Amino acid sequence: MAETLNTQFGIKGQLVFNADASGLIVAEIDNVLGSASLCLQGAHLMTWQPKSQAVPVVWLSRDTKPAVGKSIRGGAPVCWPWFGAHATESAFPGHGFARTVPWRVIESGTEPDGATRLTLRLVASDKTRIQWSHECNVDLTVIVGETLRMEMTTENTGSTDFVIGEALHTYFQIGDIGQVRVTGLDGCEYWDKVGGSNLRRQEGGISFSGETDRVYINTGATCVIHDDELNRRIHISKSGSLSTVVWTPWVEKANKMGDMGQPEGWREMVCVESVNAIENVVKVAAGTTHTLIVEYRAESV
Ligand code: TA6
Repeated sequence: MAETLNTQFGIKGQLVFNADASGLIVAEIDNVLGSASLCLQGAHLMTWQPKSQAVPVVWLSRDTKPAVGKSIRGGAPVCWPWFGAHATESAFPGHGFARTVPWRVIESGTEPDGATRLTLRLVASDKTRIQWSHECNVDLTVIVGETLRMEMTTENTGSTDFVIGEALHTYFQIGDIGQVRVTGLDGCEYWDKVGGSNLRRQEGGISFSGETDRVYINTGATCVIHDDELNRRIHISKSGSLSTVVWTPWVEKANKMGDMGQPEGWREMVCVESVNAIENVVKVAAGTTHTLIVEYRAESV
């Protein structure tokens, strides 16, 4: 499988496909601008480090062990075709099935600036159709360079409209959760998911002193992670997304999850997720497409 992919889509000195210990196929990207790794299962970008940064920008748990059918802790999980718990089926997986099923490579190439482009398509199956019967294509294009761009496109190829929830649920590497602030959401309403679900309004920047799980709604804003320990800012811009989720599990939830990396891996990550959820779920009319785009840039200060 890896050999065939290398023949068809490999790019000498830039993009190679390997099978990992569990048999999953991982695309390894390394070009003059940056490096990344992406597991074909779930089209799951696991790591990204621009050449200008001494520390990765996307966080991956030291404890994560990619396995068939299992979600990976960290990176940029693809949440689709719903975000969070399924509206009616409690047995369906949280954040949808897209991140734990096979995707296939449909295109690769090199951008004019030397960045590496890779496009994957979700492989529908009897299993996925039980949870989602609509005819559609879901593609993820990843462009790895000095910036990281990801474009998730849902094409409704059927004859009836459908509604999706979705996210690029990205974990960002930081020095310490107590030393970061997230700006860009001042004045936005959000659903505070800690201790229930309460609608509140953000005042100023976001700093962290406990479990934080917020779904900001009706916002297309660019967010910035200000990291005073790593002396850098991470700019998170997006289009086609009207919700932003900001999440840290903090110590108790992290210990319960058990895969956040010991001793305190949870202190080295924060999620700023580009989402369409709750009031912002998206109706994709028959015969149309919807695209969610993110672009990440790290700036040393
Ligand atoms: O996006 C935040 C969140 O919904 C949290 O509530 C937490 O559940 C997190 O996602 C991780 O979810 P996962 O299914 O990947 O363990």
